[in-house]
Amino acid sequence: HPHHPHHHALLLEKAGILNKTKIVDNGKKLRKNWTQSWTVLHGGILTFYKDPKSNPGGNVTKTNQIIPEFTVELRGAAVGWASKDKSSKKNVLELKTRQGSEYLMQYDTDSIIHDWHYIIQDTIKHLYHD
Ligand code: I3S
Repeated sequence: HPHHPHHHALLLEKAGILNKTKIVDNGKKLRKNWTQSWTVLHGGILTFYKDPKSNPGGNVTKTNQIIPEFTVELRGAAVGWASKDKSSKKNVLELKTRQGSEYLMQYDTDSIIHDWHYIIQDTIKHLYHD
């Protein structure tokens, strides 16, 4: 039930590697920069963690592996397959936030990107009724 105190405990969780790029920040178009991210869905928040290899010093330490690059609130967001003009890559998802930011998420393996599509869509649906 939506008003149950432990409702958020029912929100789905998932983690894995995805390719992602932020293309719009609060309505402002950004230059695409595809990078791989450890991606975590937890409590209605999607977090893209920085690729530890992107550390300019090249030293992979425990601390720089856990720095979030983007944190995306899924409440009020919309997810769907990106149109062909958004990217030449296959299996590209487009995620638009309520705040007017947009992300592309991509993975060559169909099952992996389909699982993310389903779980993000389901999470958004549950948050909407909250
Ligand atoms: O939408 P765009 O500008 O065709 O996106 C491509 C560029 O970001 C490109 O980098 P440069 O701006 O340095 O050329 C990337 O290498 C491509 O991957 C981007 O296009 P795709 O179709 O892969 O999303």
